[in-house]
Amino acid sequence: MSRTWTALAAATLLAAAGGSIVTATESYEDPADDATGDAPDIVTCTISEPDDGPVVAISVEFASEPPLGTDMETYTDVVFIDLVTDPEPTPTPKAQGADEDDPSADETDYIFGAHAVTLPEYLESGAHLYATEGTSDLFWHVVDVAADGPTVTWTLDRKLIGDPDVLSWHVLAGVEREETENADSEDAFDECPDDSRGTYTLKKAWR
Ligand SMILES: [Ca+2]
Ligand SMILES: [Ca+2]
Repeated sequence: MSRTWTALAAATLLAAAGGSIVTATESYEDPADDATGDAPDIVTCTISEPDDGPVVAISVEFASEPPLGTDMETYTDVVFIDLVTDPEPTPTPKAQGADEDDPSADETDYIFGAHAVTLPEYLESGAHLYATEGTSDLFWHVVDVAADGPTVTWTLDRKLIGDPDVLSWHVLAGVEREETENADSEDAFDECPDDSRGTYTLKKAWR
């Protein structure tokens, strides 16, 4: 048995056992300047499994700092991340205006995000996790939010979302305007991935 083969076999066995050799990340580059209107411009979105517990982290890198701003009087930048915890084997794009009757379209199970993470209170209290199906539970301040330069990272306990085997995920950045009190995704938004959803198979065994 060659040394190379032995190393590969060991890596495979560790991977099968949920060892730390597993590359537990999935990342999408997003075009610069594809944000419509004055929405925050996403350049990368990444899902990963940090080593410090049964958690899932989603990081979104923006083109500039502050990653999410506000002037309080007129606008607040927002990000919504939606998760499907039991996706179909081949998830279909869930574009705006998608046919609601499409049986292959996955329903969102959870949503979390942030409003203007440059506000200290959002970093200190964390984000809320909304269950959009079934129980419609709202979990307050259970998603950790961290900002590092132009990158914002949300980290949540995967047990809170039913400890899924596969996650379908999607990031939408937009602008909430004071006059409408709603995210104005019609004229200002950026998505990641574009025209598709990420599908990530969780690799670490915590059960
Ligand atoms: Ca972009
Ligand atoms: Ca985009």
